[in-house]
Amino acid sequence: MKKYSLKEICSVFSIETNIEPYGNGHINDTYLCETAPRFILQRINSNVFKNPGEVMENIANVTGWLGEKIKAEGGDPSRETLTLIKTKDGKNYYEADPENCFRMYKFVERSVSRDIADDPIQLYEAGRAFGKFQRMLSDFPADTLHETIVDFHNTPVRVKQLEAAVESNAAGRLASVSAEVEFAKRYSKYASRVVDEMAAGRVPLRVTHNDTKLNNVLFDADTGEGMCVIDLDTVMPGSVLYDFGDALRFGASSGSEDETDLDKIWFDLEKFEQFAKGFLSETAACLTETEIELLPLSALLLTYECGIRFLADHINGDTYFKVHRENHNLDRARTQFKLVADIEKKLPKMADIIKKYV
Ligand code: ADP
Ligand code: GN1
Ligand code: MG
Repeated sequence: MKKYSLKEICSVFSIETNIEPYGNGHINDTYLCETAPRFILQRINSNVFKNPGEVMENIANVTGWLGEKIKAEGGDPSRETLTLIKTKDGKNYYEADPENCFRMYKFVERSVSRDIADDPIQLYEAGRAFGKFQRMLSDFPADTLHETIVDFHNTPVRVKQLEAAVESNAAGRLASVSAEVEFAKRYSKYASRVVDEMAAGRVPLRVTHNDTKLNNVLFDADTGEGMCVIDLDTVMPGSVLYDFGDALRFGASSGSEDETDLDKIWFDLEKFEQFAKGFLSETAACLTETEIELLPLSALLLTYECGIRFLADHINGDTYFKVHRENHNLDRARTQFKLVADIEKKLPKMADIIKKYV
């Protein structure tokens, strides 16, 4: 990557400041501008997002739409959705060169970002926030959205990508991950369930977030409410099952995504129940019978999918997700697979919980 002075990049947005790396995202480079008020500067990952202009057009349209809806419901758009800061020449982002595109947001003050929930009520709040996001975008013109990553949650395609990684063994790591590859093969029987139901028309295409990690919702520091859904790069037409399942993969785990002691990892049914309660309080009325039936399985499926993405990236030599230590992606894959096996056992209980809230 060509190096730029971040101070100079900030001045393109009329902000004069020193800045520090910020947050725990796996994809973009995020920095905090210590001005008053504060701002977030992000370098968009051009390896992941091949067309930053399309990503930014989606974000501008979606945040504009959400801002109007939030206002109409009596909320505060400057805290409940992201606010883009324009460059000096009125653009939504700055392209230093095609590989170095930067955007600036208002920093949402008095908010908390969490990598793990320390109280199940936080899952209720996250569920409500992601459910509200889904509801507010339910009449957004989906055909105006760009597909920023093609086949992002197409699990059978993700299985094929893992098979290709195994086939080429680019980093020479295959021999050490045979147990994980075997696990991935065994559970691939679930992979096509949601795409098949979508093809059959029983699961509709909706505008979805597609990356509903707990740390992609900001909580109000004063009230604890789930307040602002962030990380909007992957807002695209998708299935509500992607948002529900992916949130539980991360939020309902007993431990961190990269925990190395697998005895500390299980799927927490209380966290599951709280998230489902919050999410369904906003969305239950408009879900189809098949969507409701598949809610429990979506947690298994999205956890499996993320696990095989981590595993493929480990085999490929860590070219996609940011890693901070040796075997980081492998550790992440292992927690996901531990969760998959546990969720499989808990599916009947999860179905009973869902019945309470629809
Ligand atoms: P990534 O795609 O790399 O995950 P995110 O957009 O999620 O990047 O940003 C990384 C982290 O930075 C978030 O998890 C959150 O903690 C923090 N963050 C991002 N945008 C804001 C904002 N506008 N206000 C406050 N915190 C933010
Ligand atoms: C990435 O950007 P971040 O850290 O919120 C990834 C998600 C994965 C997640 C796993 C664009 O999310 O799909 O589920 O890591 N985002 C992209 O933690 O690939
Ligand atoms: Mg993020």
